[in-house]
Amino acid sequence: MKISIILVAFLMIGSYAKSQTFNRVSGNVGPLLGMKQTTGYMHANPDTKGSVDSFETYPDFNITFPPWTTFDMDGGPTFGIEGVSFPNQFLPKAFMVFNPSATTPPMTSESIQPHSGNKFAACFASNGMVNNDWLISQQVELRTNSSVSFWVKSYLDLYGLDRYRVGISATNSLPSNFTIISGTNYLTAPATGWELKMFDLNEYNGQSVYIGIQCVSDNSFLLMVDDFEVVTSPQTNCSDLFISEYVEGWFNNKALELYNPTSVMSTII
Ligand SMILES: [Ca+2]
Ligand SMILES: [Ca+2]
Repeated sequence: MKISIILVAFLMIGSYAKSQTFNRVSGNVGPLLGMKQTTGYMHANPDTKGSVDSFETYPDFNITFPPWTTFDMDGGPTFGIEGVSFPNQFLPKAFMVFNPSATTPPMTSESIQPHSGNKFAACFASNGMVNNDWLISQQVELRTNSSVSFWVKSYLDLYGLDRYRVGISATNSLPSNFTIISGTNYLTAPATGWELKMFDLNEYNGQSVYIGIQCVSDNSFLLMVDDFEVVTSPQTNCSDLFISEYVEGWFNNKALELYNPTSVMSTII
């Protein structure tokens, strides 16, 4: 009797361990949707300083999350994660807001943890074709000392490292208008840990631009992006209080940012 109990316990541990291996897996997604654009809106005035988007404020597993714009240019179904379920798994998509602590079961392995908080932007590999997926920022006015930085990681290297490029557009957020600034060859995201990437944007000072991360993975698994930040110098040619940022998010997540360039205290009633 004692031996049987031990055996059952061993089998349970084995089953749990199997659910944590997290191979990729295909799923049934129905008819393909082709190229898909999602877009959003953020603020009336461009940032006056750098602000980090850590993807914490967007709903779990959404594949639309304004103010980001995403383009699924390959339109292919995506791989999912074996033994794990979450909304929008397998669907054709570009990027999604991924929260490993909210999957069923929760994913606790170190390799899937966000760089910050509970969430990151995720691009799952297309099943049967090369990814062509864009994650595009809101429009940002660049002044001086401008740069963009973000953290990247491949979930695993089981199927090869994930690949990406970085682009900038001074016209609109359509992928065809982006100029690649990350070099001739694609970059690869390491699986061993998060990597900080930074790109000089000073060539675009004086312009309002969009920054895009293009996932060009080939039959891999999952590209992870977190803590995206555009930095540029504060606006200096004004002398009065102004609304520097207006944020309209989901539900009651709305905010105004007032910037006071003077040395005088302001009272807001
Ligand atoms: Ca795609
Ligand atoms: Ca985060």
